[in-house]
Formats: sequence, C-alpha cells, structure tokens
Amino acid sequence: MEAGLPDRLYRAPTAAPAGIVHLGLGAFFRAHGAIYVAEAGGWGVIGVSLQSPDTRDRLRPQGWAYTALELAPEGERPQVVTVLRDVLVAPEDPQAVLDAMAAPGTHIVSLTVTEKGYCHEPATGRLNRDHPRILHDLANPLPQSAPGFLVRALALRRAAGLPPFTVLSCDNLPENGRVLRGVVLDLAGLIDPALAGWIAAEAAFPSTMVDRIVPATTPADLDRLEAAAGYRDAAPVMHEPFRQWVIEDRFRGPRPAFETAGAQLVADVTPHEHMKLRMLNGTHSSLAYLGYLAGHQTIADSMADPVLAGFACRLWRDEIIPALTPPPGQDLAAYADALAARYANPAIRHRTWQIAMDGSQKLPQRILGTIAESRAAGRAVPGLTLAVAAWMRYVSGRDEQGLPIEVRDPLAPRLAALWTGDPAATVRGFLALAEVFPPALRDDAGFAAALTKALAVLIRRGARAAAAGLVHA
Ligand code: CS2
Repeated sequence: MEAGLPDRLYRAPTAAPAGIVHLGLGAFFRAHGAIYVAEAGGWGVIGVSLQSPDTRDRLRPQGWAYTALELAPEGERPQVVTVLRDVLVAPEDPQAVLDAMAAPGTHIVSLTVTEKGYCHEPATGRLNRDHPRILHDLANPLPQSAPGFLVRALALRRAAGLPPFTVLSCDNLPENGRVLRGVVLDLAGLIDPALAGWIAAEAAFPSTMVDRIVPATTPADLDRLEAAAGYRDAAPVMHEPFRQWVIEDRFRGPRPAFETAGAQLVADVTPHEHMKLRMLNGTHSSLAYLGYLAGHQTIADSMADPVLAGFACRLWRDEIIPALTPPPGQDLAAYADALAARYANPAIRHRTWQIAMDGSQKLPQRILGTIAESRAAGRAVPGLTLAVAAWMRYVSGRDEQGLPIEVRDPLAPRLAALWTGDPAATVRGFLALAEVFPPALRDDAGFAAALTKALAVLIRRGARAAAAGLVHA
C-alpha cells in the first residue's frame, strides 16, 4: 500500500475467484454496482477499462481499494470499497480480458459502458454494423467493443465446454438486457451462426434499472476528500446518498445475494426502467440543455432557478407522468418530489455539460419515447418539445452569447452541420436523423411544426424565457 489510504482498511489479496468481470470501470460502477457487490459479500470484481489506463494506474498503488464519498446536504461520509481484485486495460491486453471472462470461476459479466458503448442504433436498438469498432471486431479475434468482448469470450466458453456467464447490463437503456442480447446475437451471427444459436439458447441477459447520481470526480474532489477523511485517495468517487438497483431475476448461474444489499429482484424491470429513464434522465437531459443555455453550471444551480425548477415540475406533472404506467406500488408524484430534492442537493456538483454529452444516444429513451406516445394519444408535450429544441441549439456548438460549446457526441460534426439558424430548415434536417428520431416522429408533421415553433421561441427569447413561458402557461 503506497498511497495514503489507512492500512486498517486495506484488504489482503485473496486467491478466491472474483466471480464477476465488469466492463467499463467508470465512476458510476465504482459508486453503485461495486458497492452492492461489496455489501452482498462473498464475491469480488475484476474491473476492465475499455479505453484508458488512467483508473488502473491510480488504483494499483492502493491495492485496488478506493473511497466512495457520500455527499448529503447535511454532510459527507467516506466508505472504503475493497471489492476490486484486479483491473485490466482492454486496449493494452485484450487477451487478458477474454481470459478473465472465459475463466471457469467467472459467472457474471456486468457492464457500464454508456449508451454509445452498445454500438447500436439508438432509434431501433439494433447493432450498428458500420460502427468502426464492430467492423474491427468482425475482422479480428481480439476485440475492441463491449459486444465484441462478450461474443469472443462466449465463444471461448463454448469451445471449452463451459456454461455462458450471465450478462448484466447496468446502463441507462430501456430493456438494457434485451437490447444487449440483440446486439450480441447480431454480432455473433455475423461471426458464427452456431455460436449465435448457442448464446440464444443458453445465455441470460437480465435487464436492470440502475440509479445513483455520480458526478465525474474532479481534482478539487481529491482535496475535499482529504479534508473530510484525513487521507489522500488518487481515485475516489463522489455520490449522492440515494441508490436503487432493480434486477430481473434471471441468472444462469450463481449470483451475489444482491437483495441483502437492498437491490430489488423482480420478474419484470420494464416499468421501473421507463419510470427512471423518463422521469429522472428525461428531466436531467432537459435541465442540462436548457440549464446550460441559461448559464447554469450544475443541476443544483438549475434547480435553484425558480424558472427551471418550475419547468422540471411541469415536465413531471403535465407531460411525463401522464404517459407512464407506474411500477407496482409506486406513487409517481412522490417519486417526482424525491427527484426534485435529489437534484437540489447543493453538495452534488453535477455539471449540465456532463449530462449534455452524447445526446444523440440518450434522447430516444429519455425524451422522444414520451413525446411519440403522448402525440399518439393526443396529448400536447410543449415542455419536452422545447427540451429537444434546446438540444438542437446546444449541439450547434454556439451558446446564446455566440460563445463556443465543447460538444461531446459521436455524431457531433453531423449535428453541428444541421444547424442553419432558420428554425424550419434546422428542424427538417434534424428530423431526418433516422438514428435518433423514431419513424413515428419523423413522419409527424404536427411534431415538426411544434418543434419549429419551440425552436423559434428559443432563438428569439433565449432558453430561460422560453422555459418561463411554459411554466406560467
Ligand atoms: C445522467 C445520469 O449523465 C447523465 O446523462 O442523466 O448519469 C444520471 O445521473 C444517472 O442515470 C442517475 O442514476
């Protein structure tokens, strides 16, 4: 142990197999799934970074231990998490990742690779066969993409006469297990149809709903932790007190007793996923675009602005809740109240810029589904329509003062090129994006008209005034 973590919290290495390989070792998993696994007991995790060695290099001198700092309005609480057994960096040694996934002691491969890591078309959920990483993985046995690792590792297990691992998707996609299964079967079918048949018959892909607000760790957070806990950690994670994990109980082998850590094991995750993606992530994205354009750095700052707080309440009450079927026993109005309190937590500095990232991958499940279903049912959704207009303005790459915005999105150059400044022409260009907009919206002239009107108001009056117009409507 070289770094400053207290010795008494360091867990000696164990020879027991970890049981879980996790793809995508970002802050979210380390502040959410890893803590559930740690609290369930008896299992460990081999973490895999699919991009950079940074997290591995920071964690190695700490024996893979790190601090999760809970940020509540009333104070901070550090917890040292010692569930990681090893960290692998896929681009450095993809074979080591495949070996860990194919090991007989591995029963679960879980994923937090973000929406774009699924290499799917967001509007349809199908594999994007033209994705550069998928093209690479079709031609090479050592993969780059998450679906590529799953397919090649499952092939190794099949060849070795081992059962498949359970694939546990923990990303913010609706029916994430089903989407991932489809992507994996598409890719496996292109490599070896018999393998695809075996995966379809033998492997389990339970869907899960994950929830905890985990802003990216900043250099200032390292100092903040040192002040709160008295030691320096090179890779802590910051999170809110709330956490939720709803898991479809369909595992193919052994699993941790997640329920002892508070996870809900259910037969059908879909209503939970819809509620969370549309009520939390849908308003998160709406506040991210409108809040950023209105000059707010964080979600808490946006919620401290009565106009945007009122706008979020309007979205929940008038537009999102009427289109939802609540999960059994769930009061959606109470869920909205709890979200408003979580967003307002001033200790969490969750940047609007961070949430605004990858909108082309996020909008379909967060906002466009609600819009399409509401329009089909004859309900007006001007607030969500304004949020889509704000996204269009945001990805133009210029804010309301004409200053540049650092847009992060796999489609960023194409999106920026669609902005003409003329509302009708801009809306026509965006609605032609088949990857993003479902056919029901692309072919809906009424929606095009409503979006054009919202964009015109946004351009003329600015984001804050446009939102205010709907709060008092
Ligand atoms: C956020 C989510 O960054 C984003 O897009 O909306 O990460 C959100 O904080 C989590 O899904 C909360 O569970």
